[in-house]
Amino acid sequence: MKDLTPAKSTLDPIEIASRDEIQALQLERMKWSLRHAYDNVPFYKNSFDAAGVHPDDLHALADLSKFPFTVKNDLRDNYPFGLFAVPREQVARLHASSGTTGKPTVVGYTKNDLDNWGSVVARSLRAAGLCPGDMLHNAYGYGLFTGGMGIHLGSDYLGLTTVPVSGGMTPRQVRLIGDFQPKGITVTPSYALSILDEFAAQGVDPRKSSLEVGIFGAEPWTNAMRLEIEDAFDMHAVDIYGLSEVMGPGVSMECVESKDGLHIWEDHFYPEIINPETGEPVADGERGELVFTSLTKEAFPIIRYRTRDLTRLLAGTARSMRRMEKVTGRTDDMIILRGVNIFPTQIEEALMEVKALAPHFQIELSRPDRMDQMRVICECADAAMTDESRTAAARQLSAKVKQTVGVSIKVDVADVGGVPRSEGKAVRIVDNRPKGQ
Ligand code: DLL
Repeated sequence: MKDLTPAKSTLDPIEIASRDEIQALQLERMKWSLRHAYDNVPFYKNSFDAAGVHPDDLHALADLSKFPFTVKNDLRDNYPFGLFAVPREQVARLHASSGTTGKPTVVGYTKNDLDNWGSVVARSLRAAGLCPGDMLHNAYGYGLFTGGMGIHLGSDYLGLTTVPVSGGMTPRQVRLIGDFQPKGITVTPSYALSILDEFAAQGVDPRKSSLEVGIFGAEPWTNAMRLEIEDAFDMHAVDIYGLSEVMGPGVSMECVESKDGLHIWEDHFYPEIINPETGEPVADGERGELVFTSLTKEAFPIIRYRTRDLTRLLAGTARSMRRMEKVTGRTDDMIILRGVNIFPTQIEEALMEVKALAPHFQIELSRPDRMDQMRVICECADAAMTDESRTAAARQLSAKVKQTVGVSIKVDVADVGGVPRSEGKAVRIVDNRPKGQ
């Protein structure tokens, strides 16, 4: 793999500013953001008033903890535009969640917001080793989802040649990579695996492709998966994080030279980690739920938004801004099986160690005889695998899960192609347990 470390002279000065400078900017912007939300969004006025706090009570960054949280349901309750802080006519762009579970959540951006979003995504793409003039194959979905258009914005901002291919039509993805010779690819890690399969189906060696870096996010993925993808494509694999409520992709980004967690672009997004049970902030280095406050957003300011993503904050390394550890789970995706907490990434990690199995998997939960059961459906790496070796691989996986997580699970090894493929975010859990018990 080539060294893709960006030259220091190409970074935004704030990326390598002193902590004092960063904190001074954060305080100034946080005061503005709280005031902007309070003055222009009735929801924030009511929630601050109910908590007995006022934007003038913020004198230091730590005072933020006096302010109330915002949660996903607050967005749903104010559907569609109730949390906007500018007249609708000044909103240049809307994005929304799919709304598969209830009302969708809608977010908006002014022209300035789009400019800031473009700048943080550009920073992220540069941190991945891309330079003006490089070509980017953008396979995140375009549409209401922020992935495709958010990356596109940053790609334009940085001056890349953007290929807006979006997700799906996998044979064409492989063909275009061969024909256009992009240097980077932006895609969910699970869809990258589908693309990898398609390389094999077309008899094309992915290690010989032009790709030098993959920028993966929008869903959890493990360091074990990183190694697998880096080896399969002979390219760097780096992590990009974000969420629509806070902006979209480009809230934080891993640097290609360090690959040690994601630098949060703290001049726009202020992070906190809280204990998810008590809501109390915890110190840097301790694990908990990630909470964000936007510092510059005009159309959709968001104050102390509970992301439900679990991670911890670490000091800066390649940049001065603090890092967040790779997100390995969301509180929503946590499976409690006979009293043991499990995240799908723990299954992924164990699966990566069983070489006879492909990296695709799905978890099915059921409740036969009133006992929760977890079945992992995975598939053989090789179509010619015998029944005996399948049984052995299944045993190996369940033993690894028992050893690392401490629960007994059932494993079924399907034929090649037996696990549903993702074209965006993978559906990892199918919950067939009876509801409401
Ligand atoms: O997934 C934004 C995005 C697009 C990020 C493309 C990166 C690349 P949402 O659809 O609102 O936005 O989903 C946000 O996805 O709260 C996390 O649970 C999860 N997520 C996003 N990035 C990562 C990541 C986009 N790198 C939700 N690692 C977040 C783990 C991630 N989980």
